[in-house]
Amino acid sequence: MTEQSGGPSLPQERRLVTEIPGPRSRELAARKQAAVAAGVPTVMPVFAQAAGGGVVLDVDGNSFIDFGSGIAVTSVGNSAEAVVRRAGEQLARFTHTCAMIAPYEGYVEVCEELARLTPGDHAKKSVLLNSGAEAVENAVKIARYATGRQAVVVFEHGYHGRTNLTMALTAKDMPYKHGFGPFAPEIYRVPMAYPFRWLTGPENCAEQAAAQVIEKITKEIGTENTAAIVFEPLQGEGGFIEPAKGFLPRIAEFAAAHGIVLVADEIQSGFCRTGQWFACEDEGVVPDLVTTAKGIAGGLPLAAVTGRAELMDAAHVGGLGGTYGGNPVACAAALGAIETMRTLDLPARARRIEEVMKPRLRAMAERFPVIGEVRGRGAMLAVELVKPGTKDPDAATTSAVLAACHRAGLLVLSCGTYGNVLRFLPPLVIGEPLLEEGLDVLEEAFAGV
Ligand code: PLZ
Repeated sequence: MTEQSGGPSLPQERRLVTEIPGPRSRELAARKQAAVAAGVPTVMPVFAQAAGGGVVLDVDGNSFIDFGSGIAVTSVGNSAEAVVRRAGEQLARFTHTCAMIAPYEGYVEVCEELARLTPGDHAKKSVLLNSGAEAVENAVKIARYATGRQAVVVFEHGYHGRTNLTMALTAKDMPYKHGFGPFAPEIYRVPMAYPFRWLTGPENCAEQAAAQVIEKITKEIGTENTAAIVFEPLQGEGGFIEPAKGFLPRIAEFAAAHGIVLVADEIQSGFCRTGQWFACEDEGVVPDLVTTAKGIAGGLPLAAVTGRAELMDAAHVGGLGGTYGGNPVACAAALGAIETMRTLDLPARARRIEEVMKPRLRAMAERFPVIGEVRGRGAMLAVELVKPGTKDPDAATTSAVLAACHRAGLLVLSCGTYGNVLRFLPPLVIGEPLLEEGLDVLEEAFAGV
């Protein structure tokens, strides 16, 4: 078939013209198997040709409804007009000088935007990097340098990346850490207020979990040894877990009282995804440092650490950097993505997506007892699957529903410590008819398994 260009003008429809995967995708899968390392997984068995708005078109001409956004990245849609325009102009001007050698305006402008947009009205500064993991690594470097302390506290079900330090910060063994040790020292894991699985019930969860965290830090780690507490305000890979209300403000208060740097990892939850610019805003938590990536640049690799100016300025000159961090094309794309978020009021779009999706997911939970809980905020929603009548995770049904959705033209992802959570991350620019149709496909998939 002829090549189709992507972006917002791509026909917004679900259309299956071959079996899934089609012949072209099967051919490419065979080449992938021969040339690409086996450790790189494939969630969908099809190869992409174009994408835009709420659809991904494969190389056989099948058009999928996109409930994944490339893992919460293309919130403004694929090849969004302002992203293409600004990145394109920058591509033609220059592709790289290295921000540490001959800096450029785009880098500064992105940092100015980050200072305006992230929670809190204190003086802020930023450093730009390439990936989420690199941002989290740098946040830890900055917190350790600024405090002169070493210990870093992270949470059960947390996910922060695949580099050596961030593997240590990440909770789950398979597939992220298994066989890849030894891991970095001075990392301590504490309980997360996970209401659905809190042993004494959701109503006690926030208070009891916070008490356990505080006791562990005070008695086992030592507040004066603790450089940072790193948390996801709405946990991503671990299962779209919303910490019980009250838990995060209590942890924030404890951190502030003991000079511990509070680091919010907003890499998945940030940039309008949860219906606010940042998920921390939900309970008014103001972190000292914020890590961002994914949604920041409409699909180009860019990440940042943003935070209190005095913390960000602590490290010596030359202590922070990297060859590509804040690449000029990625910065231009970020400015285009932020422009789109403002112009289209994407936080409001995310809230509208929740308004459309949540009632339908709740109705599915009534109809299918395998759905144990519906949760999330904005366009970061999920269902957790259990053996009916229990809380035993049902990963097998999760995989079966996932595969049925893929075969029917809906791109969805799973997640969760127990592999039993279906997560929904549509581009925030998705049209409502497509959103409804995606939910129809999901409902049929549940009915069929
Ligand atoms: N922090 C909260 O969600 C990336 C990873 C998928 P990178 N999540 C998707 C996978 O299997 O690799 C993520 C995140 C949070 C950090 C990261 C890491 O961001 O850009 O993938 O390094």
